[in-house]
Amino acid sequence: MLHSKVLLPRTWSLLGGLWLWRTAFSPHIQICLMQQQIKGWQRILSTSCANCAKNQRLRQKRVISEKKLTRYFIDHRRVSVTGGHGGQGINSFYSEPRKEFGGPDGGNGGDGGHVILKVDQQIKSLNLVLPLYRGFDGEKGGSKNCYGANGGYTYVKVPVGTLVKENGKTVANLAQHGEEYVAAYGGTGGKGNRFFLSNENRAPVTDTAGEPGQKRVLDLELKIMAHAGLVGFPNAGKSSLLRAISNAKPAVAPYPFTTLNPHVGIVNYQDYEQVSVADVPGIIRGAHLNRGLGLTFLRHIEHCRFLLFVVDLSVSEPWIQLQDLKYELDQYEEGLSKRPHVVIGNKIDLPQSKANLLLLKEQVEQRVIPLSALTGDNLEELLLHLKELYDCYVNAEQSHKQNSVKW
Ligand SMILES: Nc1nc2c(ncn2[C@@H]2O[C@H](COP(=O)(O)OP(=O)(O)OP(=O)(O)O)[C@@H](O)[C@H]2O)c(=O)[nH]1
Ligand SMILES: [Mg+2]
Repeated sequence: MLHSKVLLPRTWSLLGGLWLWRTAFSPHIQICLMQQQIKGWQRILSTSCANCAKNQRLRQKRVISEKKLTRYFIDHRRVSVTGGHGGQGINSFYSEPRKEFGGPDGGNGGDGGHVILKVDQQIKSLNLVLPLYRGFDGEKGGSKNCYGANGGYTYVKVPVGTLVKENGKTVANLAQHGEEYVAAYGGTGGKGNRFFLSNENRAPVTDTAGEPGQKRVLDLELKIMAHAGLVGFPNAGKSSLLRAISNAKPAVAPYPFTTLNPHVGIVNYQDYEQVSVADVPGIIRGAHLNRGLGLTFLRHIEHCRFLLFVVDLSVSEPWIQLQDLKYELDQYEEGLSKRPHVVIGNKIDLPQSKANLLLLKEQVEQRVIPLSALTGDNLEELLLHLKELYDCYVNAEQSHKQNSVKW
């Protein structure tokens, strides 16, 4: 029973209305109407939930530390794949009243299921790929010549542009949506004793076990992680910049190595083009020798088509940062720093940055875009230049008769 104070005045009026209808309509119609009325009460009585939802909407999104961020971009995965085991063949003889020796009727086992990598253009990162996959086993055969069912295929969805490597050698380049690659074949099913029936042997008692599935360790690697990569020293403001130009929410804090995993944000343009930008953890001197967060992060940069070098204009001699960054990239892979790029001078809002910007422009031949990721000053210039770099990339791919990666 509901307490009378719990019900609102409107609810009471509805109850009164129901009492009047009871006398006017037949029992069946009354029941239908009652049900509708009860739904109505629920709506009235659940106004507190609506208020909760309203308050939740007003609440601000918290800045979560990097260690608590569960969503980040993964462009490399080592995965162990094993095909399903073939089903056991069966040893059986047919027998029924008046047909006592009906002959061998043991069926074959089913084949084990394959593990298949399948390209899905909806998937962008390898974070859904698990470290271990095992195909379904085939079922064992049955009497009366029944074959065991084959194990179903196990599909692993991977993004477009996934390279499959085994012992360092590329074994597959999955470049088209829907393309499939059998990573591990399932084992063939065993034979039942019916299989061994011959003129020489009318009552075979042999049956064989199913074969084990193929076992492989594969490295899945994305050829392109993002169109643009933000390259800079720790604390240069890469994550702040990605937050400013896209919807991505990497952690930002005033200490080095805040970003521990790469994050990818999408910049949307009015012509519906989308440019992806990757925030890569900070690089320090000696990164090519695996110092700091090391070589893994240089590999992320290798998977970007053009680079955005972010330098902190508030430190003295910012061009030294730029030289160090280029040196580290070239030590990792010759010519990596020569990819199409632009230099971004961040933190222009700080007082010492203006003077440093002039010095940087004197030292550096390339274009320097001064901006502030914090206040949003001059972000438009970066966004326009980003689109130019993207258009150049698309044209270059078209001239090589290759499809550019769309996000
Ligand atoms: N004044 C000012 N501060 C900025 C600007 N951009 C970033 N910062 C600050 O610089 C600090 C580091 O910023 P992050 O975006 O975390 O730097 P990061 O390059 O991602 O650093 P790591 O993840 O450690 O590599 C934060 O305290 C930011 O608030 C800017 O344009 N102006
Ligand atoms: Mg960061």
